[in-house]
Amino acid sequence: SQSLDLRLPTPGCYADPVRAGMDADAVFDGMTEHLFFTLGKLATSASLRDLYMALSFAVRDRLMSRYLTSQETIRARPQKTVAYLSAEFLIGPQLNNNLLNLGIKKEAEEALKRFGIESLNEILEVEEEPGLGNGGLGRLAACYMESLASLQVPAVGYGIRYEFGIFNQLIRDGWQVEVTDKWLKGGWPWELPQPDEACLVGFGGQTESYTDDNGNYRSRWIPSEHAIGVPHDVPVLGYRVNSCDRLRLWRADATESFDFYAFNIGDYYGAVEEKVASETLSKVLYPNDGTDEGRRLRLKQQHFFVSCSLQDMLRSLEKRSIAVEEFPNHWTVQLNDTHPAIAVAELMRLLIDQHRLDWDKAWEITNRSVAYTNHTLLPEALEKWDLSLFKNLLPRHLELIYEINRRFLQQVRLKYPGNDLILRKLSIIDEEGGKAIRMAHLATIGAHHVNGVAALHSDLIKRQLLPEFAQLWPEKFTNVTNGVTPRRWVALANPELSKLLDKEIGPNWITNMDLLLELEKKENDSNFLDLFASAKLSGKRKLAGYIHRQTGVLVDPSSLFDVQVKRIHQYKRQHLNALQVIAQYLRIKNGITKNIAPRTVIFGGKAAPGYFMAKLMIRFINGIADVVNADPDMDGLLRVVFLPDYNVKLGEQVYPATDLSEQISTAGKEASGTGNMKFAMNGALTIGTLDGANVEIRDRVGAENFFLFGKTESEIMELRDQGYSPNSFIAESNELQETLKLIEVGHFSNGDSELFRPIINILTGNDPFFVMADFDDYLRAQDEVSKAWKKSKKWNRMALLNTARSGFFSSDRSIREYCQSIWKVKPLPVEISCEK
Ligand code: GP0
Repeated sequence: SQSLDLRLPTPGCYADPVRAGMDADAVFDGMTEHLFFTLGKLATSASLRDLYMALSFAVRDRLMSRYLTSQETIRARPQKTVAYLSAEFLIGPQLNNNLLNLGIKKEAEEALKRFGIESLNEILEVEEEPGLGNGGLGRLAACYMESLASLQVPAVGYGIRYEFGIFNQLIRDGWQVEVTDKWLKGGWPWELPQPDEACLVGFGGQTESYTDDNGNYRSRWIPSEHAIGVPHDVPVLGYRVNSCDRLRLWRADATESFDFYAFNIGDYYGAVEEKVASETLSKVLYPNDGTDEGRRLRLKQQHFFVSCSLQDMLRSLEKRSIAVEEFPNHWTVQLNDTHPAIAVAELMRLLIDQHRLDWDKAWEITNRSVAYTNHTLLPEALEKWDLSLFKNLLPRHLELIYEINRRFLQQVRLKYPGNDLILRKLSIIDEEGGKAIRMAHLATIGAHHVNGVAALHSDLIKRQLLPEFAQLWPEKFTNVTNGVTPRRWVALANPELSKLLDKEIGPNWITNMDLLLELEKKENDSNFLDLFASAKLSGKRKLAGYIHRQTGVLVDPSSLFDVQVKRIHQYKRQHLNALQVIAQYLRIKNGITKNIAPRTVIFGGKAAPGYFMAKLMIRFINGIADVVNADPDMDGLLRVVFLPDYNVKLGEQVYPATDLSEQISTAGKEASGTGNMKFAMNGALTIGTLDGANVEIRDRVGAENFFLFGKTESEIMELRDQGYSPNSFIAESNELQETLKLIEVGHFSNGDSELFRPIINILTGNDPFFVMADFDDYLRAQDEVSKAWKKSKKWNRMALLNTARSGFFSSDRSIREYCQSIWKVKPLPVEISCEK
């Protein structure tokens, strides 16, 4: 439908066609200018990093007219805009993605040649990614922003500009060491600070009641502290469209007035302390994935970015003289988990205290605007705030939450008269032990929709997590299965496969992944299967080189690349995988090699710094790797690699190079998974449990193209209720006994029989993740994998069918579902023309 050649200069009304032209000459000139004027460098002495910066600025110039025209279009033709609120946006490297979406990769390569750079990769390698997220949840937010822009939906992502993102991981003597992530050092070329649009946020202090001019009883909040939020905007360009959305990240600054005040009373150090305290607000991302620490500073961060964001939305209406009552027609606010759930109370506060609306009107606006996505059932991840901490930091919000709760519980009483148990279960205030605010309840009560992130997960929300809420409001609960963007995760990460797909079915698969179904026709075409396999082999060669450079381990690209990359967590069960590796090692040692397929088992992922068991799991994997890789008996049969510092950039190398994707969480624990989708798209087969989106992946790609094992969610529940005893499973399996024995005698810890004792203890004791119960079936499924690997044509066919049938897992599909069933938003195509 796009007749316009987007690689031609599209200056719009804002840009100079010479400066923002899209051909190689213009890109070269742009780089030259930026080297000289922006970076203060001569082309003759430019480093790789200088060239990266210069190219990035030149590319940024070239998306600016799309960005500004998009923002102007939204302003001039007001229609509903998505506000995606997320404490994390794991956006990954920007340069390559913007080159791809603009369509000027070739031109950039050509321009680089004139600086003596033969490969774009040399430049891409120096880019530092902003690690503003922990894992799946933050990466999902980034995929969703990219799909929103590509689908031409007006959207703003709102979050925090952490000065330090997720730590960098080093491995020292097999242990994880955390190093601060200084992603901003030397400047980050993709952000546009907007100090004129700063917002003021209060904390602490107390509330006072007063009677207003109309004789109404009101409450007023007098905060004891303030912080200023300065927006730092990142353009999010859609794929080959004019739409360019905005990611608005807030940086915390100290307020000047406070400094002045302290100056006047002569308390210079007090003033500096205040400044330091408020700047600490956006200093660092909490590195916990799936656990709630209940820290005061974390609640401060949440309120800080939510308040700035809601003020920004309300201000956008004021600027255009739109009545505040119209808010739900102009903004649809999506809460990415409960981290931004304070939005329910903050929007009520802004509407009631600042805009003077009455309760019912304010509540209607809030409820019509806000929707909530739940990402986990794990109790340790469900956010709860200690009541006294909450009151101390947000006293006015607490009053409002009490009133929201009072009115809500009235409704519950009507439906369940005299049922006190249900009142206690549903209340926002948890009265067991120390009193606490349950953020999931606040979000559920305030939202018009609550969704889970995969079919099974959404079902479990209704049956296990919030059953009484689901009975009260059945129509509120829904599912949107997660997705991932095919631009980054196929087109950009896997150039070899992309070339093959372009040649076979044309380039439209990038925006319409259902077209991949045409590949089914090729399932018996040996020639095509060979081409498909050689694209994979080329990815594996690149990864093998990287592994060698990073870890010194030589791996064979023709071996089966068996990969588990994700945060390290007991519920994700990297230890189950590790035990399987030991079992294979033992078989080889015992000369039972007939059914063994040569494998390279690759692990990657960070552990939360305070999560002892996860850090020990990393040490455990490295202990196994040391023994296996040093044993000549393993040559040609088994290699084990722990890839340090797994992040988006490394993921782009890993997905295209994988044959087998490990998705082995305990059934019912992984809400969705999104890595599983990236692997399937890139033609990896999955070995997995019936958990999260694995269920839907298996349904789509076909049970015969998926290695299923393990207990189902209901079988796990049954086991738990009967009283799970790992020893009954161990007793039945010789291989398992020998495997455990070898660990206990210190075989993987230089004879130290204590080092891995905590792992043995949890597996054989009160293991909430049922590793022993699934071990035998897992080993059986791994044997199926080895058998299948040996019939390479059959394997390649299965891999092809995974790619062919993975279209459903595009985030374009997820975003369309959100738009239609939750947000009620339509695309707003952006036109660029020069007529004034
Ligand atoms: C869920 F609760 N997720 C959390 C959390 O704190 N962090 C996080 O990354 C993940 C889920 O575990 C998931 O299943 C899911 O796909 C992802 O959120 C996005 O919905 C991980 O794969």
